[in-house]
Amino acid sequence: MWTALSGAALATMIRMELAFPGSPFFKGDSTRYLQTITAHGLIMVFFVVVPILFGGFANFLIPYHVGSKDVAYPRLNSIGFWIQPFAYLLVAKTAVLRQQFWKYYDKTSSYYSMLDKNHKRDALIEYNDSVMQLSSFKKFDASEHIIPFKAKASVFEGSDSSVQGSFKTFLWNNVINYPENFWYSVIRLSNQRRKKVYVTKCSDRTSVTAGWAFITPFSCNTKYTRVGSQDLLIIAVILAGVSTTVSFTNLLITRRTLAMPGLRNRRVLLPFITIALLLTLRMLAIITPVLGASMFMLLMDRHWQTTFFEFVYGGDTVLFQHLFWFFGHPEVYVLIIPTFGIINMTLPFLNTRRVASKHHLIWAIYVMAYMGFVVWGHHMYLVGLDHRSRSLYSTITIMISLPATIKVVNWTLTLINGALKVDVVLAWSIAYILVFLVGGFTGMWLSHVALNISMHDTFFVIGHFHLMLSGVVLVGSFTGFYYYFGALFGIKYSRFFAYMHLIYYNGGIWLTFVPMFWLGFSGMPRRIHDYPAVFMGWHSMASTGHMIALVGAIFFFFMILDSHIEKRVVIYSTLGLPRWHKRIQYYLFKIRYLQLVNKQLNVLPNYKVRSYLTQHYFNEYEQYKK
Ligand SMILES: [Cu+2]
Repeated sequence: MWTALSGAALATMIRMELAFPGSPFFKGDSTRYLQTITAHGLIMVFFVVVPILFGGFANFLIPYHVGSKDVAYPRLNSIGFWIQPFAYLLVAKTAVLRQQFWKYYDKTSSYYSMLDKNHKRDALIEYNDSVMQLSSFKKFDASEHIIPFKAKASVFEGSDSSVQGSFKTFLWNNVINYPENFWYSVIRLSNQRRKKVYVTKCSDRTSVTAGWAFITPFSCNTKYTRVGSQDLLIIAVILAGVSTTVSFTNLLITRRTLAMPGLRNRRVLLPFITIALLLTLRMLAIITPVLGASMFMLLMDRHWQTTFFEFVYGGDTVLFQHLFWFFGHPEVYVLIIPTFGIINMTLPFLNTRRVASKHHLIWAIYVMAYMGFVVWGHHMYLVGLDHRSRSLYSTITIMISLPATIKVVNWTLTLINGALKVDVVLAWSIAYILVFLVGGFTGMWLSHVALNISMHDTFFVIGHFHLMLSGVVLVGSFTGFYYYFGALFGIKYSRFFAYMHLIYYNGGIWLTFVPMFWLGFSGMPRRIHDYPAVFMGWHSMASTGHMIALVGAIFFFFMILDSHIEKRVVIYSTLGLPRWHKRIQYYLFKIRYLQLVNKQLNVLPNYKVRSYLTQHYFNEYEQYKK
């Protein structure tokens, strides 16, 4: 939740900067703008959406739906969870770092004055006169006998500033009397300086120019992104990858080892959300190592003189983008497919009807998952791919619209043939379908090579993927949250605030991201903190929309607060299967089938099966008890 708030705060900073041309928000500092958008992207993708879907829904639902009490390794789960905050802190540190200008420290010239013995002696004689006030001391040659430790400017008033400094580094009359010690002192001083520079400030003007996608060559060479922020970001992403790996391993092992006997996808019906989550966990198992490997390659290029991405030494700069987007494109499907599962659950529940052709819906997400692995090139049309590859990527990407269309058509059929129970969750589901339609269509446009060339790196892209992420993924997550609210907290959600949340959040995101399509048409580029006055209308509209969406987010917190104040007890759990499962024929068939399966497997009676059946089929009107 803190990560979500900080990500939203960064978004607010971006929208305030872009609210009107010449905005004083970042004081015209494009580096701080880049810093902000980079941290916003990384935080939202790795530390908001992933924890909501996999930390929240998956850990909560998968063990329950496969018939287990908990995940296979709860402690491992805890480790995976606690890695996240550390990784998040690294990114957050990069986001809030002030752009420190190190004072240009000319190492040679600053020692010249130390070598000027006459100057020092004068200063010390003045020191004796003014402080000691004893005439006998004046006979001393001060420069030989006095070591001015903890020298202060007030004491050495009027003297040269180079005598200021700590005792450790300024044994300066040794330096003067024994010139061979000079470099010894210099090394100590410069070591101390270096510590200061790299540890306490660790940022400079070029800190995060590589953006959230770690674009090479900026990210792979310390010449472009100095040691500091970029390394923190890389390490943060590696840690997030470790956390994800721990998490998906645990959940997949849970499904494999702790599932009830006879559980098969699509035979004994798993809820759609669980099917979708398990599919995305398998996808994560394929893509996360690629991300980790590419991040390690970046680190090695930066610090250990490898040349994976160095064109000059025979590396391939574009290789990194291939690796990153081989992770990146399936990653967005990893985020979106669980929300398909959620909508497949909520629509039949609220329409008192089976979902239209459930097997098509399941195969649609599988096909999208498989095809999602071979379309990454549509992020790279302008890096110099030959046109045959681009056509291929374009064609396959457009082919993905087929399963997407199947989903939308089936949802529509479910809607129009059902007996609607108009409720918060249904309204959210319909909002989800609308935003998925527009986000998907604009994605089709972008996947077209010719259109993409003109709209590459414009706000059209921003509008598209924000409609998919803060639109589709977050609206889907909110839908699931309301759907499972009773099961999570045992109380009803506050309907008034839920509707206010719906209206303001959805109105806000539409108003924010639709103007971006027009901005993109007109040629407003991404990652630029200022723009000519002609773009002001659409940009101001987008900033207004963002504020409205923020109001929606505030209503979300009011909703949780109000629900917990009112504490209206929920009468039955929405964790149960949809209502059409109550048909006795279906249950008899299911029970017979499970009995047969267990007989075949020669598994012990079936206390697991029995408890599963009791919970799911015969207990539907009672509150779910742990
Ligand atoms: Cu993509």
